[in-house]
Amino acid sequence: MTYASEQNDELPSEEQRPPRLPLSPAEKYILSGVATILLSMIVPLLLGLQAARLQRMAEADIRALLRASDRFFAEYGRWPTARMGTINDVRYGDERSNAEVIHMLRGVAGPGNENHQGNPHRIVFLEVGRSGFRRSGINADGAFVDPWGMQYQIAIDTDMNEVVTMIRSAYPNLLATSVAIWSSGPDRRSDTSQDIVSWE
Ligand SMILES: [Ca+2]
Repeated sequence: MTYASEQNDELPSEEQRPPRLPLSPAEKYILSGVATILLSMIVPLLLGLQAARLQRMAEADIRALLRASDRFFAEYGRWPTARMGTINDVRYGDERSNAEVIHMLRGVAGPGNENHQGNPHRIVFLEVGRSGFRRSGINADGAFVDPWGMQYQIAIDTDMNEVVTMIRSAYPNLLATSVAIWSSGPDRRSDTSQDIVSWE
């Protein structure tokens, strides 16, 4: 058995060690090459972890929105929109801000929920923080944006034919569904393979 103190005794003392020499150009070249290789391995790994984290964030938001919409319906017998009974379904998040829906779900007075008319009991069905860089949340306009800064898309069966018609979208109409929600994903464009959708 060897004790640490004995090992230390065998090491050369400070005076006996050879002076530290500066790195030669060849050594510097090799070191910088090693650093480059390490970075090229670590950076994609970190970016991949970040991408997965943002994906999970968007999926959780979509689940929370669906849950909040269902609870809203259970309370009021209608979906969280001031546009029920229209001749077509309504989509929020592109031409029309999703703030109209979000104000109602959050129990906050504002466009879509003026003077709490849409949610008169002022129930908080959805609790969301402020949005930020790579953080989903409520932006300055009261809209709910995904981790990439784009509004969540919310299509509601406002014409009440038990089909969500996906307005201005290539997605098929959804039978026996009343609310469809999706994120445009990292490419920030709807109707691409990067979309994160509530119905799959
Ligand atoms: Ca419909």
